[in-house]
Amino acid sequence: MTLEETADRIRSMEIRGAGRIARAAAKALLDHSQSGTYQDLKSYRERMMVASEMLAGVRPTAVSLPNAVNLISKPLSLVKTLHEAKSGLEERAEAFITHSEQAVAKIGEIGARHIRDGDVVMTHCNSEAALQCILTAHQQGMDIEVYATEVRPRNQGHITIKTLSDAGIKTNFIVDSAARYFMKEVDLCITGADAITVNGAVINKIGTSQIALAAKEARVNFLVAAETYKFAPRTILGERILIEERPADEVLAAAVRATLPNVTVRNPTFDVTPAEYVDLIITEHGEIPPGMAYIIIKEHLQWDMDNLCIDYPYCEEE
Ligand code: RI2
Repeated sequence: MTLEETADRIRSMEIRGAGRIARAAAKALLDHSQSGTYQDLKSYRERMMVASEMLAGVRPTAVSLPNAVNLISKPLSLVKTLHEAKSGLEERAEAFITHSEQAVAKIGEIGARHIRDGDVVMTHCNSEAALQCILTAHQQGMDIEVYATEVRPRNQGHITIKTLSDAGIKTNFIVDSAARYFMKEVDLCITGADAITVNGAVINKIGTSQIALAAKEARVNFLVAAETYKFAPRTILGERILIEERPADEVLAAAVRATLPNVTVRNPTFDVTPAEYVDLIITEHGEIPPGMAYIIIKEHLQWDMDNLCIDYPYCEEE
């Protein structure tokens, strides 16, 4: 698959889920690097810088995407030879993919410890990190029942219920607006995250904050399963996470909209759950209260207050 094809598939959500997007970007950079012929370090850097910038902006909210691109491409500014640049980038891309897969497995192990035999778990959207917690607990012999939401308008809940059903887990499929109705039957909520800010707010699929609110009201624990590359470094500088708003067609067909001249369709893809509604964030390095998000950014995303080039997928040469 070419870089442009990967970008298109991420844009159209054929490749989706914050972790999968990040891994697809890493693979695209790896392939892009391997597929070119280069005269010198400068031409290699330029080609990879253009690719990095393009990929990093394909979906605006999932910070896993620019974080992955940064981790892979940023050190290009520090190397002195073409060989060093190319082999280093390809090693980092492969390492990112491996780390990401291992992180999901580790999160599953940690998250499963919160699930007791007989528990009823609610999840929203299709998060491989959140699902891994449920699947791991199930593999450990826990008898679990799940409430999974539909997730309008893109119906990611259908992917979730297929995974759960295939694993042999008893699953209730509910419309998004039924989450509060069923919360009284739920012991634990687990979702994923597309981005986590320095103050521990969780940006995830639209509707997540309503579920967290209902969980808080019902005194049900609300856990977030998220690899460290879902934390957003630039929120340390006061930058806000941009919430992607997708096309109206996803919600209401153009022909119907044409009959409703006074109606505007709004289609935000994500919402923000404040830290006070989140009991724990489970990362591959252990679980943290949301208030400790700064530590994750500082220790695991190579953030450095003096290094303001973190926002670019690469650093300019001196
Ligand atoms: P994992 C998804 O976004 C969902 O919001 C999901 O909770 C989140 O990414 C994290 O998913 P979308 O791509 O990385 O469906 O845990 O818009 O798989």
